[in-house]
Amino acid sequence: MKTTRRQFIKISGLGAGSLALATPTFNLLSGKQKPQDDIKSKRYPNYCEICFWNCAGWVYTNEEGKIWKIIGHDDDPNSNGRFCPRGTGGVGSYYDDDRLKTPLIRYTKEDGSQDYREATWDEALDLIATKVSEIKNKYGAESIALFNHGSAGKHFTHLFRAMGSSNIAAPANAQCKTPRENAFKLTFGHELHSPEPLDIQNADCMVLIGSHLGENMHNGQVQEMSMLIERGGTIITVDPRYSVVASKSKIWLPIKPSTDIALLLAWINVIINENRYDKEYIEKHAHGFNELKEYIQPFTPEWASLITTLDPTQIVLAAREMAAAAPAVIVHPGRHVTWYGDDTQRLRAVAILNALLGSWGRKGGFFFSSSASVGKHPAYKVPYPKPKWSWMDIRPGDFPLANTGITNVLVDGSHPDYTGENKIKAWFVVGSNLPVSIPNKQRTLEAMDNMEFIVVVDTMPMEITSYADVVLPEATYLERYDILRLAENRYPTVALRMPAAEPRWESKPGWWMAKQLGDRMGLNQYFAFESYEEVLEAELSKLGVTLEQMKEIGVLKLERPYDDAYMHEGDEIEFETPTGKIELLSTELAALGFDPFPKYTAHAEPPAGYYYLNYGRVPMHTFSRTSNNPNLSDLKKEHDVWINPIVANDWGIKNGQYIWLQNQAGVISDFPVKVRVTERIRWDSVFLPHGFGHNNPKLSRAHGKGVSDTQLISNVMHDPINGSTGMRLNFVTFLTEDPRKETEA
Ligand SMILES: Nc1nc2c(c(=O)[nH]1)N[C@H]1C(S)=C(S)[C@@H](COP(=O)(O)OP(=O)(O)OC[C@H]3O[C@@H](n4cnc5c(=O)[nH]c(N)nc54)[C@H](O)[C@@H]3O)O[C@H]1N2
Ligand SMILES: Nc1nc2c(c(=O)[nH]1)N[C@H]1C(S)=C(S)[C@@H](COP(=O)(O)OP(=O)(O)OC[C@H]3O[C@@H](n4cnc5c(=O)[nH]c(N)nc54)[C@H](O)[C@@H]3O)O[C@H]1N2
Ligand code: SF4
Ligand SMILES: [Mo]
Repeated sequence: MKTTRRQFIKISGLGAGSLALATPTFNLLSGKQKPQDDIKSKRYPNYCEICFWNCAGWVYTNEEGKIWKIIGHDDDPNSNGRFCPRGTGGVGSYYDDDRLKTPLIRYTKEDGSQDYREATWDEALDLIATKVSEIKNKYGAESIALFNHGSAGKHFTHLFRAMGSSNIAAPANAQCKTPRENAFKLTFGHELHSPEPLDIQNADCMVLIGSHLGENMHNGQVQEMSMLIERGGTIITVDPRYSVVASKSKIWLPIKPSTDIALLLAWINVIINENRYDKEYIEKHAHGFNELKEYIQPFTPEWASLITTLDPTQIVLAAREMAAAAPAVIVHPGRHVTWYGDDTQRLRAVAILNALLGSWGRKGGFFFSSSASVGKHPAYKVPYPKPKWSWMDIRPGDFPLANTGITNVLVDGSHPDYTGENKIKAWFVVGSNLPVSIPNKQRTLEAMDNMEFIVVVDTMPMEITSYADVVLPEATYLERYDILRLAENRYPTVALRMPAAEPRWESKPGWWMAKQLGDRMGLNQYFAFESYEEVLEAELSKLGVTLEQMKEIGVLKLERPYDDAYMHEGDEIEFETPTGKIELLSTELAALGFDPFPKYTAHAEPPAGYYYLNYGRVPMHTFSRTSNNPNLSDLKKEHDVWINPIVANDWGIKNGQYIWLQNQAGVISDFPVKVRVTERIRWDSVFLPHGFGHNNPKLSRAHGKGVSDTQLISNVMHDPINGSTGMRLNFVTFLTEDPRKETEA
């Protein structure tokens, strides 16, 4: 196979002449709608797809039937009736004229170059069904992998299971929360899921470790945190960057990057040695306390101070603050936690700290969430065939506690250097921009180049679409029926998504595409419905509501069946761990040959002239998915790199200047980025927002703006426990002149 088979194609202005729709103007910050509020409008229930907090809301159309606003639903515990600015601006994803408009098929021109041509749905679906059936017959259904994120992925998951492949993974796990889920499962027998069951509204103290709520705009959490701050509660923030929440914190600990485990061990040391732990709770529920006490002795605040560069007095004070609030205290488990490759152990230390403070299952700590269970349409009751192998067999013996598909292991099984038996031959990518979300982009590109067939289902011409053989344009969440949202929260809810407008151009809902493909591939029994309304009706019937009623109410709020949000005095609790207790000492890790207690390991440091590449969220955007959104890109056009004044001075770099970044492996950013000189970042680090620096020219607003952090993340530290990808051990230096000027001249 030619290595150049999969040229990056700039999806050009293909597609039906764009329908010029006027975007209504919003004041996103105040949430106020400029058009008069008295026009005759209709409202349709939906839940937001701009991020995966999935707030439920109402989409309003004006008297011409055009979508003009979306607001939160009062019965929704994820949003409490208020959307964040990104959610409000989500309307822009419908109005974006850069959207994918028709199915596209890759072809080779006479001169050997490649391009896309528009195709009809029948042609595109027939081609996919034929190619996928061929690959399935030749190598087995297991050789086809699905990468996904978001609700559309669920329809393709059904298709994949029906086909006989469980090779399904999402960057929202192995590049996000997998270590946290593992660590809490190992310690308390419970994963946290989303939304995390944090009782912030009743907490007196919250500790944020590299979790920057306020820029990370997870709606309900941000609202509850504001309440905590307003009532005078304590926030402690551990972050090398003076984040927005650091500015609201009683204690800000500007830790040296990669040394958090040392701080956590010192906190455990103080809380145990000063007898500030919850004795009764620990005695009753915990396993391994005496061993922990002995293990922790060397890890004093002074020891941690040398490693973390933090003041030992501050370390002690912070521990005492937490203990004073216990059990109404939350040491936040974080979410994007794949940092240094020892992340599961760091999150174990977080879980242990919460256990010592007695916050698990307590008011103001972690509550036990509740979710609704719905019925099943007969098409979803048909048993799936059992796959002969799965992603777990790609690297047998590695990553024993991987709990969901690991994207990077699927990449390994797809790569030309893979010599094992269980090879991946084709990809479906649904709602995930893999070249931007999986680190070591080069390896992802090599894997894609090695595939016999790639299908991408997306709404926009993103980086990933340019590597597809067939691109399928999905209708946005505002134009489609979709799965019911059954969020876990304080009380169970069911939220409906229904179209508020016809899909623009030729775009179609994901469920429809999955069904069309299933029907074409002889999987009709798994798709024995005419419309998705039928599926929804069957699911809702178990709850005694009809689809028509759901359209009226949008969110069905249910009672918790039991009073079990917190543990009660005298409860006999069996935790789902091997000992039935909260495992301070992890018997499962010990049995697998891993450290039963978290251990601090020193990580690589930046060479002279290089700085830690720190990256993270900006409040107005979600990853790469909103960077071209007309409403949101208006709010923040420039994405800057933060540099400490001492460093800027050393380099003679000025505020507002454009520079290029180069990483430790010599990778140079495609585009320059504007400098923001600020004391809010440590001198040993720079900070870059994630999700920018797009190289697809069809993104008329986002192309070439800022630098892609992913491009510079070539060093990846795999967590041996689950294979997730530590991405924060990359270092960058600055180029003040255009490094490509000469070659281009
Ligand atoms: N370098 C770096 N990498 C990271 C992170 C980081 O901070 N830095 N963060 C990590 C984290 S925490 C996560 S959760 C992952 C997220 O990684 P991804 O899941 O890949 O998320 P996005 O970048 O939002 O990509 C979303 C894609 O879905 C498309 N899309 C949007 N709406 C729809 C829709 O309704 N239907 C369909 N079919 N497609 C749609 C968008 O156009 C875009 O191509 O990335 C991880 N990777
Ligand atoms: N606006 C907005 N909100 C979002 C999202 C979005 O795309 N946009 N995405 C959502 C998703 S899927 C996720 S996973 C979350 C992610 O949100 P967070 O879990 O908050 O993660 P990041 O955005 O990566 O921010 C990481 C923070 O860690 C700090 N940091 C870097 N290195 C270190 C270190 O060594 N030690 C410590 N203690 N701190 C360090 C950085 O300075 C930064 O402030 O956000 C969610 N909310
Ligand atoms: S937090 Fe904001 S972007 Fe995320 S689902 Fe809620 S409203 Fe949408
Ligand atoms: Mo994430």
